[in-house]
Amino acid sequence: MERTFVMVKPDGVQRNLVGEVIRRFESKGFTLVGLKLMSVSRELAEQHYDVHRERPFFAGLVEFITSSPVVATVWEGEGVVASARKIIGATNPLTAELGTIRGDYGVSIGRNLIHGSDAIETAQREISLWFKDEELVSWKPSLTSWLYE
Ligand code: DAT
Ligand code: MG
Repeated sequence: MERTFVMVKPDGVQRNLVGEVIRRFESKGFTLVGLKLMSVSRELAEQHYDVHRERPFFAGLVEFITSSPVVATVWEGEGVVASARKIIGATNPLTAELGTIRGDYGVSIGRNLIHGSDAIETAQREISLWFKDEELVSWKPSLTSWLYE
């Protein structure tokens, strides 16, 4: 079953939106298989955002993500990678559609509340970067037959 990595960034944690984020993914029908509140080391932040290393916002991004705790999660379900990106919304919260997390709760690109993996391969990379195998729990919710044919 497909999995994706979703992180509530420091602004989302500080603004008490952890519950709201989890609620949206749970209500959609995805299964939580990993969850932890953590401080992010500079090394992890730089690895996570390695693809943006040459961008002008990289230093600020690493500074931001290491400034205060984040909540790291892994979600499972059919098509969860692309669906999570839709639930999260466009990168800039100001132009993100209403009804998305960023569109409903954010106003600036450098404080866009939440991260979600952008592709299946990225998700695999990010899950193994943020979680040890033993921190992920495989389980079958009893609701499954009411979510999938
Ligand atoms: P996303 O998080 O939607 O996948 P991304 O991978 O292009 O977006 O960028 C990673 C993060 O970097 C993004 O969530 C916020 C920050 N960022 C991106 N573009 C930015 C910009 N032009 N100015 C400031 N921060 C930016
Ligand atoms: Mg990205």
